[in-house]
Amino acid sequence: MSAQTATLKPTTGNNARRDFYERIGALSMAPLWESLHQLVPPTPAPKYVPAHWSYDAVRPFLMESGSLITAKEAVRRVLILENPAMRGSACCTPTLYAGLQLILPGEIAPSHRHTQSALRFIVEGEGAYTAVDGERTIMHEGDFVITPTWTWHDHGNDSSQPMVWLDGLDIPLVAMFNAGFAENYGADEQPVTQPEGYSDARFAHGLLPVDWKASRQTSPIFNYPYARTREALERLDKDGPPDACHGHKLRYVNPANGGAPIATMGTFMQLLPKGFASAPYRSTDGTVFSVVEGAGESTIGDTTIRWKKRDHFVVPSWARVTHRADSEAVLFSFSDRPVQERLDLWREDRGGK
Ligand code: GTQ
Repeated sequence: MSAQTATLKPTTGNNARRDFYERIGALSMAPLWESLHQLVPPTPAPKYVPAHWSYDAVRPFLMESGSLITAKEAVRRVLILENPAMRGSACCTPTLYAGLQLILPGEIAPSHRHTQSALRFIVEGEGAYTAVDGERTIMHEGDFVITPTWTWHDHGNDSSQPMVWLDGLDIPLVAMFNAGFAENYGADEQPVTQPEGYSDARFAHGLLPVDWKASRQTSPIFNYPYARTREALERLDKDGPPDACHGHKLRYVNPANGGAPIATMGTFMQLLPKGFASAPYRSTDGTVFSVVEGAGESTIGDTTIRWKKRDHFVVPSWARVTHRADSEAVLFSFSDRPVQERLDLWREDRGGK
């Protein structure tokens, strides 16, 4: 320590500072220098942790919830996947909500709308529907369905089996902006005004209606069916070697602008060939995964989790991750990457250890 610094240091030390903090505290002020390093960390220091929800463990509770409350009474019968380090917050990551929604045969989850955007990723079952702005889509395992911001939506199950899907919403992000609005439709179901497959025909074939103009950032495609996603991944696997970090990884796209189908949430699907072991990877978008096919394990920082079909897990921001596939595996994932990219914040690191 130089002589000059020593003379600048207050002789009364910590007591004088604490007393000073108390006096400025009365004016709702605080000293920056006590928290500067935390506020502007050299690298991301997330306050949430890797976590894993095995479907074998979760499913009995989901089904039990089905006998505790109806979809109608619950409005949305969902078990929230809460980050263990953020209990009570309904957050899976600080910006993303995730939950598993159950809808039993014959049930209706009543119509409402809100400024929060939702994605549905179908985990189990066939044949239930979601209706958005007058159009219904029948859902199958592995389908990715969007519910854009401020659109009326209700869900129903006319099939003979329970249906479970992953709900991904930007609830924490919207809460941070204090931009949440919501209202009920006033009837359980909105009227169906379009035939099934209406948006698929117009927007999901590499074509757009000639005079159509996008009025919002959200994709005009309603349902991205797994059959087509799987076909693309299979073809990629035939055509060449996988990416060292990602395997064969695709991002879902809004065909009208090249961006993410939902402005606030990026969605991805990747195939890991049997025996594939990925190179270490990290990025600033904390990511929620849903295992569509296969089994394997992922090491996230110091935590290793073993996963299989229908399991869910979360990888925090900037945590180094490696995946290993015991059998050919397919992983769906979502994150806040499009928001970070828009804000020039997103970073990745494909480096080694
Ligand atoms: O389907 O509208 O998991 O509003 C949480 C909030 C689902 C929905 C959730 C919601 C919904």
